[in-house]
Amino acid sequence: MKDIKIYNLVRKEEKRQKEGIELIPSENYASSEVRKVLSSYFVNKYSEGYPKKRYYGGNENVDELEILCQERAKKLFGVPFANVQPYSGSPANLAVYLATCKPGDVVMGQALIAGGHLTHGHSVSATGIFYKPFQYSLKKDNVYKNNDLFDYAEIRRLAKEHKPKLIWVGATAYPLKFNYKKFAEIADEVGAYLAADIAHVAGLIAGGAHPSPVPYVHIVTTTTHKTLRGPRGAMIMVTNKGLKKDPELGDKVNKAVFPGLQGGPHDNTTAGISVALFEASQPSFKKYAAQIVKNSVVLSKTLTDGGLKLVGGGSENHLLLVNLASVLGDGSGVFAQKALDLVGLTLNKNTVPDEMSSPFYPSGVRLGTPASTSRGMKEKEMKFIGGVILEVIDLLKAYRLPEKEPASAKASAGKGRKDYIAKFEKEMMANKKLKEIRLRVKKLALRFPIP
Ligand code: DSN
Repeated sequence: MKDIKIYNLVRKEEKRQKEGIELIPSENYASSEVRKVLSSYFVNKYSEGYPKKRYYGGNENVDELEILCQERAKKLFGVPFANVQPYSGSPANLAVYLATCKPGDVVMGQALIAGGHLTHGHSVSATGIFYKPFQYSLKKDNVYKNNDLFDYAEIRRLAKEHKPKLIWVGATAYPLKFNYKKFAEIADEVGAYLAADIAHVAGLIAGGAHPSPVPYVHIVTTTTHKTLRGPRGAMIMVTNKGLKKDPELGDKVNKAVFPGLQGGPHDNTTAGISVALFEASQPSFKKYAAQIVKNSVVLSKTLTDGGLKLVGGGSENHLLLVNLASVLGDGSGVFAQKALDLVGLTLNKNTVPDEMSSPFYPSGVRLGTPASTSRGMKEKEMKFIGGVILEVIDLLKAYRLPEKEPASAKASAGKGRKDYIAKFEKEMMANKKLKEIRLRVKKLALRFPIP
């Protein structure tokens, strides 16, 4: 018996992915081998505990699988300890708090609005509710020049004043390389654990296209589905420096993941992660990682040559952060996201370091090259994609986000931001030029099959 409704949705999603070009920098295409093992018989098994220490029987194959996965992670990233059970990045990060802090302890991380992550201490996240965060931002001056955007003097001042137990380094919207050594100097000065969240750049690190934090930090967390190109999952690794600071850190991480936070691991995901780690250790993955960066650089240049302002002056990794305020006004990310979606280019609106609007209506867009590079796209295609983005943005110049919402619902009829955006969407859907661009994007996308 076939569940037609779900089957049709799967087919529609397949068509969307094939006919469009994915530019969200945290997305990618897992290989068909990864997807195959995800639906293997491992999906049926319960295996609470760790290899050789399970609560249920019948785990001899799961044990072998999980040990293999741990070994592959350890070898690829050069660490002595890996836990491969976290369900995804947020639980992995929460497990790090559980392993290193007590509720109420002071922690530090990059603010979400400055490109960090919710789990680095945002007030709506469990990490900001159960711990006491002091967050750092990026520099606000000269952010469109290619330089290091962290204000280390300010981070050091905060650390010395508040004495955090745990400091996070890592971001979801930062286009440059990280100087992990400088963060380590600060963490070491105040005796804090330093955890690198490498979710975005894990594949670049594995492929040698981005520096590794391993010599400098105590703990590394990563999702496995971004540049690493595996299934949706996560890992927590402890470095030699981490074990030197606390020889029981690995055990503490294990206990935090299970039974601290989770029940049975998703063994089919462990199988998928194992395959992804195998793939990431092949010479072809080095080429892939290098090409991601080359593509990012060419895409950045195309956009800056076309008059757009890029945070960091461009990109040194897989990601670009564009400030649209000078061309479309403050809060205009939503226009670009929606119009580009209509032509088959998927990206997301995002705040920029010198944001003049709000996280709900940010002035920038975030995009990147991991997924398109997985399809085999290179510099030539990046120039095409950049050209399309410029063409679409040019069509949006007549639109401006209304200043602010009218005070009452009655007064807002037809005048509020939501109404304005709904009208904008309607006009975009009817726009003949966008329809013509959509055909060009689709033609290119179909030349580069997805795995
Ligand atoms: N949602 C991820 C991203 O898009 O960067 C972070 O968790």
